[in-house]
Amino acid sequence: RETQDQNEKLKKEVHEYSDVLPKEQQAVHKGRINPRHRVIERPEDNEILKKPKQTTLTTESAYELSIRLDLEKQNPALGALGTASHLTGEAARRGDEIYKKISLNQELSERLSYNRTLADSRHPACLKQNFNIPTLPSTSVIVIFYNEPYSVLVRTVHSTLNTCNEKLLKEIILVDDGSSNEELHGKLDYYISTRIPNGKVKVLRLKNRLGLIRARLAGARIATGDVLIFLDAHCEANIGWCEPLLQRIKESRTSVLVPIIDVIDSKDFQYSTNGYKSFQVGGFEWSGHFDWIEVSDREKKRQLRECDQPRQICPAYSPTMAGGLFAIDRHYFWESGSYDEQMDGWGGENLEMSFRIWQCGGTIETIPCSRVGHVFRDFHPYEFPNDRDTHGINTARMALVWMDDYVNLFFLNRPDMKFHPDIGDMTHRKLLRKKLRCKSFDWYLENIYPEKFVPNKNVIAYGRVRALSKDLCLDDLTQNNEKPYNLGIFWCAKTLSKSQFFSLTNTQVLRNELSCATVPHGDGGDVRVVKMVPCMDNDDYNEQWSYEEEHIIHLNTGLCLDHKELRSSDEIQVARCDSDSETQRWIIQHDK
Ligand code: LR7
Ligand code: MN
Repeated sequence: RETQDQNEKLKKEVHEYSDVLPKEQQAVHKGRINPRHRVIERPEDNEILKKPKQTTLTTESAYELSIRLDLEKQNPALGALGTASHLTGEAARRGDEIYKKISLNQELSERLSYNRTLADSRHPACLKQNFNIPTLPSTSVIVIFYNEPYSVLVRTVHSTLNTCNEKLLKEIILVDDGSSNEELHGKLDYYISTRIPNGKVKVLRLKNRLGLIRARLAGARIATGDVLIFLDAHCEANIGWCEPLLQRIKESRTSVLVPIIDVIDSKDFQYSTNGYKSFQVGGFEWSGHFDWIEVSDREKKRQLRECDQPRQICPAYSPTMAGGLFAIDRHYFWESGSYDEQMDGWGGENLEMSFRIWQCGGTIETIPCSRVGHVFRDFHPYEFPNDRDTHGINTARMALVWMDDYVNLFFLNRPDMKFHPDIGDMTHRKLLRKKLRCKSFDWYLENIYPEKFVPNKNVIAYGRVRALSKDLCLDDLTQNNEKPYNLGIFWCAKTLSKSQFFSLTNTQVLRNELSCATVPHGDGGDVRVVKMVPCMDNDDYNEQWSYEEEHIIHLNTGLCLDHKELRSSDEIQVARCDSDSETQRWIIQHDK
């Protein structure tokens, strides 16, 4: 009864809101009223090629010839078991050249077998697991691509066919997000119909590039397997990776699962692992970027409590996921809000899904017995639609819907996004959040990611650390990615910015998001630099500072922060404390 009322109310609200939306968004809205939150179908965008396109005899023989030449070029011994390979002479030169353009050695990829083997990178305990195959859910593997190198994409397909149990793999759906690369059209269709004629591999062509979020949605809409597994188009899956994912979803329908992502080198195609003893899970930065973090001690204890396998192969709760490789129950994918369809291009959807799943009652877990390699590239080989920062824009959409007041910490890092005109309307996502009765971001931080440092929580003071006698502020001189680094000083910025944002915590640690202020031992003297080093999760191991009568004192050495004789962009120092010194007086402020 109560839910009925609520649903009625919600429907009304959707109606009210949809009137104030721009016309093109109203259509999207109507699709959202549907209880399953299915997005509207847009058949005109899609064209499923179950059979190869009608081709003339001449193009067919041209494809045939080209494919034969491709296969002749391959050397089965090269890169076998995931080892590194190196080209020589003219081929090496061509490899370097293409590498500069697309951050991937396509020349080498073309010489590796599509069916190359990988060394089994799993923990030995994984081999003892038994699965009752007929009872496991089936899967549709969805691979989206935009102008990926043909050989790399084809290897992703073969690798999936070779490693995912035939009875469980219902289909592989390749979604072409409007690629212009010729090889990815007729030749790819021809290859599939002649070399993989089992009917399992389908190609969905989008007429225009819709961006990776909408491309995944398009693939998901036509998928028929019980479970959706998404992969990037440059992956190689390791032995036995499908079963543990499907088994876990069978046990826990609302768990979204990530394999361990191994690294395939974009230059020499070496498949490398970090060993099987430990792996990282997903975190985030307040700037809205994904990062890798260690599994916390808290989580290790939970694993021991709740899992009866050796801990290293137990599912590990992950606060976020990288986004490209994951498994999710198909119905749950739609029920939980699939994706924000108004996200364009690339980026942001991974944190959106991560926060949403956790806040709305699901879990995100790394499944250690499932391992898949991914080619990590140094830069994007493609341009972005209209040159926009889609990562920033999408992340702003995400933050405005899911992060409550913490959205301010995002905007502090991304002031350029605060009033960005392309952020658009999020009403339907906010309604989704209401409808699913999702928990707050506060709840998420407290329960799912308590290790995450919140710059304005449990602190004595936060904001900029400003010298009293001069307009100088502590500043990490934007070196916050090179660790450790010396802390600097700079003219105070007009509006508080990330590089001048510091916190003095209740546990007396002076820090920014990732790094903690220390004074190195060794150089003994009374004037020393301040080094920023990665903070420890447990504050017992971070160095302490006190703030008394405007002096900031390093407790171990008893030295005081001092900007005597320093100029803008110098490195800040600590010196013997002097209560009369003007250059040792500081204020920590966040208001003005
Ligand atoms: O417009 C586009 N249309 C597409 O179909 C742009 C890209 N794509 C395809 C592309 O061909 C590829 O198959 O989308 C896939 C992902 O693009 P990548 O490989 O350029 O992305 P990435 O690996 O650099 O980025 C990670 O973050 C993205 C955020 O939007 C996506 O979630 C990616 O899937 C994700 N990749 C991974 O999680 C793999 C592990 C990397 C890490 C960390
Ligand atoms: Mn990728």
